[in-house]
Amino acid sequence: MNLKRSVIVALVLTAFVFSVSAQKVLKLAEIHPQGYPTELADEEFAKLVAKYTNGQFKVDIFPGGSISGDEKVVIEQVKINAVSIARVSSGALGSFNAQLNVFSLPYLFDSSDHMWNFLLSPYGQKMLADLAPSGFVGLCWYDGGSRSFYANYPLNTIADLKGKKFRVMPNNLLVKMVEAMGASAVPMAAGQVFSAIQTGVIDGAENNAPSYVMSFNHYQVAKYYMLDEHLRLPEVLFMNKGAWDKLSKDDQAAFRKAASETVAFQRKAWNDYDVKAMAAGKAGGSIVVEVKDKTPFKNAVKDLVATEGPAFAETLKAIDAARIKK
Ligand code: BDP
Repeated sequence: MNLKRSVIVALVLTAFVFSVSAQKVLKLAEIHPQGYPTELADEEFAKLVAKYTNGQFKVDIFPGGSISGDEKVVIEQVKINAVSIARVSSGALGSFNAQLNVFSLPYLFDSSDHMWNFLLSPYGQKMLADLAPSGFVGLCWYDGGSRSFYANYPLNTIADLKGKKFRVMPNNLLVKMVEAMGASAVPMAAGQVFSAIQTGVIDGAENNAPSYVMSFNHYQVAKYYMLDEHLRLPEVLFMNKGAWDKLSKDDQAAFRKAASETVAFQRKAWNDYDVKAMAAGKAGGSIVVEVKDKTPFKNAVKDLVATEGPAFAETLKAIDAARIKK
């Protein structure tokens, strides 16, 4: 190799090493496995962040609860920036940001359309910004469908919940909700639920079909699924505020653009996967009971909603205004 050529090779190599070392890597925690709609959205987000920052940022996804099967732990990790980004349930994040607890009020939304009409409204978007005092920056909402009870014994009506033990996410409002419905609530990390049902520590839990069937295999130990749809908890993609503040204005805009473009993508993936999960559950032996009249469930939580609601008065007004007129 002549001198000129070796100088060029050395320069190219140096430039390569610099560009690689200049790339910033951010960890993203996700409890669901690869292929779950929120995980697919995380991947899309990572792809778009790389694209809109010209490869300056790499988002490294840790799916399947590989950071922790306990979202409380994950959120604590984001708080200290050991992990910069996570996708969690607003039910879990509500313990860190009281305003988010509004979503833990049962029968809050009439439908998925009502929820999205609210989440995409200026008020819904402001709630993401309002995570700042908790040390977080909300990037976007995702769909988490609706949650229903399942157990290892037949469930047909609300009376069947009486005296039994159901797991909830660690959140006081969710504990009160289950108790208002007549059961005992056992707060527990998602990662522990399968064996807790299997060993009889609890009788059941509550979740959407994709989590119940595809992520956690709970249908294998709790085959009775009663579609009372008591909660519609949005999922949240959020980031450590310190890490966010270190980004340039252009990079912040790039992250925001990337996040907002994943929303429609995730909602579509959700709708397809929800149907697939329900079919897979039934094929795997799950006994799914439709609840034609949800009035007994709504009546059971009426006092709870009346007591807890006033703390969210302003948000509830905005949620009411987002109702889809029939
Ligand atoms: C699922 C949420 C996930 C929660 C889980 C739970 O997607 O973020 O960790 O419920 O119940 O629906 O803990």
